[in-house]
Amino acid sequence: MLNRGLRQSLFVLVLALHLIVLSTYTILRYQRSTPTETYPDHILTEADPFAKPLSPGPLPASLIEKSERLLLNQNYKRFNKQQKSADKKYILPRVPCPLLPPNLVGRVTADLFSYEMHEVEEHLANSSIQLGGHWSPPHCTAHYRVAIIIPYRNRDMQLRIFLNFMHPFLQKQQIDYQIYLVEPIEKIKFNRALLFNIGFREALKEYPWQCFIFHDVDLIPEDDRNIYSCPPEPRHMSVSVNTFNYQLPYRGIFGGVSAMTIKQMEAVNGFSNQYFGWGGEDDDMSARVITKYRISRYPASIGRYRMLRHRPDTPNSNRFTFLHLGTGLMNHDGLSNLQYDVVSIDKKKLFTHILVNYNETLIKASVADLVKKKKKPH
Ligand code: NGS
Repeated sequence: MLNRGLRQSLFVLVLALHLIVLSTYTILRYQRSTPTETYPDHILTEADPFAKPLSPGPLPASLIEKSERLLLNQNYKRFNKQQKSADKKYILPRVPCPLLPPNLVGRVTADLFSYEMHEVEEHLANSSIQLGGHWSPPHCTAHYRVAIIIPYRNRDMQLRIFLNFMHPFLQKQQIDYQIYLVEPIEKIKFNRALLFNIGFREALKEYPWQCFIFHDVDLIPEDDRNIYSCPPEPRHMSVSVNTFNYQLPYRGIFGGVSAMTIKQMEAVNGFSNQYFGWGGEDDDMSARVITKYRISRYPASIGRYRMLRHRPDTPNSNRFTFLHLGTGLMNHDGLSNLQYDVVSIDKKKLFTHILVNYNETLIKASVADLVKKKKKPH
C-alpha cells in the first residue's frame, strides 16, 4: 500500500505530464497553422504564373468601380495591420501576391527635385530592377504583368522625376512591370497615339504582358490605391488632375493615363495613326472604346495626378478632320496599318528606350482614299 504523501505526489506528477503533453500539442498545432492564418490570400502551391486568366470576364463598369472601391477603401488598412504582425521568421514559398498589396498608404507625394539620372539610378540601385526597367516581386507571383508605355521627346527633367517616383510606387503595388519609352527620331513629327501602338507591338515581342498602361511622362499619381492594372473594361486612370482642379474636364476623356488589355487593344484596332502633333488622338480612342466597352474609372479621390509643368505643345490643326469621321477609320487605321522602323532598342538601367522612325506621308496615304470617301456628303 502506498502512503498518502506518495499518492499525492504521484497524482501531481501525472497531472504535470498531462499538462506538458497538452501544451506541446497546442504549440505544434499553432506553429503549423500560423503561416496560412497570417497570409489568408496565399494558396500554398506553386502556380504557373502565365497560366492564370486575367479576369473572370466582362462586368459592367459601374459594378467594377464599386467593388474595387469597396475593396480598396475598406481592406487596405486591414492588410497593412496583418503585414505588420506577420512573423518575419517564416520563409514563404513563392505564392500569389495578396490581391490587395499590403503596404499601401493612400495619399502619396512625389519628390519633385530634379535629380541627375545617375542619382536616380543610385536611389533605386537596391531595388532589384533588371536592366531595361523590368521588376517583379521577389517573394510572390504578381497578379498583373503590366507594360508602361510612355511616348517621349525632350522631357528629360520630367522623366527623371517620373522614374524616381514610379519605380517604388509600382513596386509597392507588387506588379510585374516594365517601363518603355518610345521616342521618334528628331526630324519627324511627334505622334502620341502611333508611339503607343509601336510600344504595344514592341513590348509584346519580348514578354507576355497582359496589361498596357499608356502614360504621359508628365503625370505623377498622388494615391497609391490607384492600382496599375487592367480591369475587365478599359480604364481611364488620370481622373482628377491638379491642372483641372481635380475634376474630370469632360465625360469621355481618355487621355493622360489609360489602361487596356491586349484583347481590348485588338478589339478596337489600337489607336489611330493619323494624329500628328498635339490633341485629339485620345478622343479618337475614347470613341473607339465606347463602341465595345464602357470606360471604367476609379473615384476622383484615388485617380488623382499631379501634372509636371512644361511648355504647352502646338495643337494639330488637322485633328478635327479625323475626329469628325468618328469611328469611320477604326477598322482600317491602327494596329492593322501600323508601319515604322525601329532605329534602336536600348536597355537602360531604369527603362527600355525604343527609338523609332515613321513616314508621315505613307501613313496618311494609307487611309487617304477612305477619308475622301467618308468626307463626301451623301
Ligand atoms: C482636349 C484634347 C485632348 C486632350 C485634352 C486635355 O481638348 O486631346 O484636351 O488636354 N482634344 C482635342 O484637342 C480635340 S491637356 O490639357 O491635358 O493637355 O487630351
